[in-house]
Amino acid sequence: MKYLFRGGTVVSGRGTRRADILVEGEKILEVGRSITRKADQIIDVTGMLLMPGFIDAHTHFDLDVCNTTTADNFTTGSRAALRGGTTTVVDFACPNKGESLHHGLELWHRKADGRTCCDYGFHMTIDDWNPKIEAEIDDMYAAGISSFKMYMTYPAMMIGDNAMYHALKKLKEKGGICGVHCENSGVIDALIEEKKAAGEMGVSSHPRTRPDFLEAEAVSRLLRIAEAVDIPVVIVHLTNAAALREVEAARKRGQKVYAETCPQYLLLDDSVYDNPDYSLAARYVCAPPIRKAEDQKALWMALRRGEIQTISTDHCSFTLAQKDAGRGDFTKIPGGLPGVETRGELIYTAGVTTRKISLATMCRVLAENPAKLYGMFPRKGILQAGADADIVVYDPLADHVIRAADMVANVDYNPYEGFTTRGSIQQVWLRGRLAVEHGTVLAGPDGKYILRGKNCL
Ligand code: DUC
Ligand code: ZN
Ligand code: ZN
Repeated sequence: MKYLFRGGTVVSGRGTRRADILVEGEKILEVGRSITRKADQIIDVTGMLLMPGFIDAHTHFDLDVCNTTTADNFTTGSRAALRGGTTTVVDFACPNKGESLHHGLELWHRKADGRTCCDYGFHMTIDDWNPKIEAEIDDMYAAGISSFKMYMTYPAMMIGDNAMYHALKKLKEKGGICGVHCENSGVIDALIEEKKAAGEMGVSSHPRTRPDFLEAEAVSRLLRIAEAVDIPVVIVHLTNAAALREVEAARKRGQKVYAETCPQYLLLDDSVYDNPDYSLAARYVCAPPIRKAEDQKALWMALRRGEIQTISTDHCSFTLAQKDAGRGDFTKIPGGLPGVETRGELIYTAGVTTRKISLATMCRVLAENPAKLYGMFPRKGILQAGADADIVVYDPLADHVIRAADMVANVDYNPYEGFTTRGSIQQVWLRGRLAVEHGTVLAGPDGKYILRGKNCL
């Protein structure tokens, strides 16, 4: 079957151009000004923006965390992702403490295979370092895993500086890339103890016990460890100006540093935690927490200048009933927000239409850069001949209002309830098949596991 997308504006990381796209089977056959080759079906996309399927390199589906399990599994999460224009997710495989990476990988395949509606891959979490884990790293590459994750906080997954140093040394040898959750765990624990002693256990204590400078400290420490190893690293979910300054300082020393941020840090501010209604405040609890308006500004500026390379979601969803676990003790609120279903429209609305970033930058941070960084380029992340036909058809004039009730994610609230988008996603194509039309998800659970190669960003 050949489809010809006619009359649209094709977006890439370099800009926009009027062009047609010819698709055959799962692949793009040609992108050109006026394609005359025959097609079985012509799709009129006059007035539409055509973007490469978005890639979300930071999701947590079907994760056991905070004494509960995320509300979205691979089926509901990937359906929501597709609806948000995301055709590939890279989720974090998380072995149980003490178990092998192989076990973790098998476990994640069991969760995802045959249940995921978009394409997918896994980063592998390293939470310890010993000769057994070291030997397993080689096998991970053979299994299509070229990126890893370490946590500087969370007792169940956290890794110390010594182990982190050794792990990074091994990844350097392999040409691997690692994303790191940067927060200073020890001092956060001390601040929590102080809040407990003072009897201040409401939601507003959450951001106060995880301040920006303790994120910046961990970023700085990670970057010095990376300096010692001489390896590029990724700061995941970077939230604030102080942490950005640490990234800038490392780059000035000559280090290669990649940074990721998320829509919640770009669109929301920490006043969400001051709502006296527990439920309205607790739904925004995530780590690191949502920061100040000045931080939002710094993040947008860094995106504009190319100093932040990707926007992912950190989709880690819990229902309001699950969030209720922390009434009277904010440390028991499961941390995380839903995000995969709204990322593209939020960034287009809050970033592109306000001219904080260009359409080309949006395309880079949502598609091209994560494809390059995580070894999927040029199969993914670009609309060009030979690439997978993953296409987002965006109507810049079809505004809509975000409502939890309209979402397919398995969550009964949305952090952006009532937000009016500028334009909206009309269609999403996954490898040459119509996966979403006007908000209806047509795709079944036949997403492909993507074997990924090395970083080329
Ligand atoms: N932060 C969250 O809020 N949830 C999941 C993992 C993380 O780092
Ligand atoms: Zn994290
Ligand atoms: Zn995360």
